[in-house]
Amino acid sequence: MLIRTHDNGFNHPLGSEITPQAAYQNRRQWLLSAAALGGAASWAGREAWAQTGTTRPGKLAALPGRTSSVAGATTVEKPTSYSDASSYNNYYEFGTDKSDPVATAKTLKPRPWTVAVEGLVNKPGNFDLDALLKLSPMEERIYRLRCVEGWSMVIPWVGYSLAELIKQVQPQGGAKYVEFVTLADNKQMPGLNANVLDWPYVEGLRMDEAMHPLTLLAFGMYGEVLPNQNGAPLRLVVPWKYGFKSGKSLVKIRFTDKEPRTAWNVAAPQEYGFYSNVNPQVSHPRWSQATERRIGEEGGLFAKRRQTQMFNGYEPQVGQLYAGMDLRKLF
Ligand SMILES: Nc1nc2c(c(=O)[nH]1)N[C@H]1C(S)=C(S)[C@@H](COP(=O)(O)O)O[C@H]1N2
Ligand SMILES: [Mo]
Repeated sequence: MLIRTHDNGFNHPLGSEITPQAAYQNRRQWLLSAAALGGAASWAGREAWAQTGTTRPGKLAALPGRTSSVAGATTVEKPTSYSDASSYNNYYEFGTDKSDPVATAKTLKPRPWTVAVEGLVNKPGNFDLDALLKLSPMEERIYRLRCVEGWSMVIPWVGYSLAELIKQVQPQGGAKYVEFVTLADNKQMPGLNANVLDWPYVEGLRMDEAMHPLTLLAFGMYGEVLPNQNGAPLRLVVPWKYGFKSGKSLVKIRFTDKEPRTAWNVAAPQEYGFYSNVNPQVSHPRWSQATERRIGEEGGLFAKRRQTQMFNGYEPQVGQLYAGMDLRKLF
């Protein structure tokens, strides 16, 4: 991501390519090959997770989810360790260094919590967190998350398809987009003092993207409720888009007929478009997006970079949503 500075426009933060110490620790070699696993993808994903030794960290309240049956929701890739996934974060409301949120997000109060649902829906209203937790059965989804800065992780999330909530509130015919507004509270978030973005952090999806079963309303990860730094008590995870589309600590979901003005698009429209689909063929104006570095892989900073996949590897599931669109113009 970019930092707005007063004099020279936008700068890439130096911290973005620094790998946390944990990433240098020796990791067990990943021995299971996709070929050996045959078709048992979801079982393999669970097995993969178990092999990281982070089945349930035991730090926060348990939030188990049943194995998802949504196509593409359970990758066979080795999940990132919980310690890496919860200590290398982007959450600018708590500072712009990757290591800031784990240290400063302790002040976030994830309870009590309400999410306002507004706009072009027949049943708007305020949803209490406890009501949202009960709205649909919890599922475990093992998704890749790819940051625009060039790193990626594989995280076992817990939640349910955003579509479950959307169906309940009954969008009207005119609703073409969904806007996601996240918490902006000076008392809880020290990073709001910095002139980095126009707070609150806002994201948006087209209606069909929001309704896609892979779009996850996540309440937990690694079998537990979300740690604050990962977006407690609830966040979006849109696995085929760059990580910044996955807004953390949501407080408002608004249905609209106009494309929402998203925080990064407002800050740097030439660099961050509305769609922000993971696309290795289209370079960011200042760097290639063709490869990525998986956090926690042996070698740390010098780990071999991997080829980034179109739509982050979810092309079979979501490619159809963009048929006929010029993805160079609509980046
Ligand atoms: N409210 C809010 N949501 C946010 C961000 C943020 O700064 N503020 N950063 C985004 C970015 S750039 C990424 S890559 C992901 C990181 O999620 P993680 O820390 O759980 O890996 O969160 C996204 N959601
Ligand atoms: Mo990101």
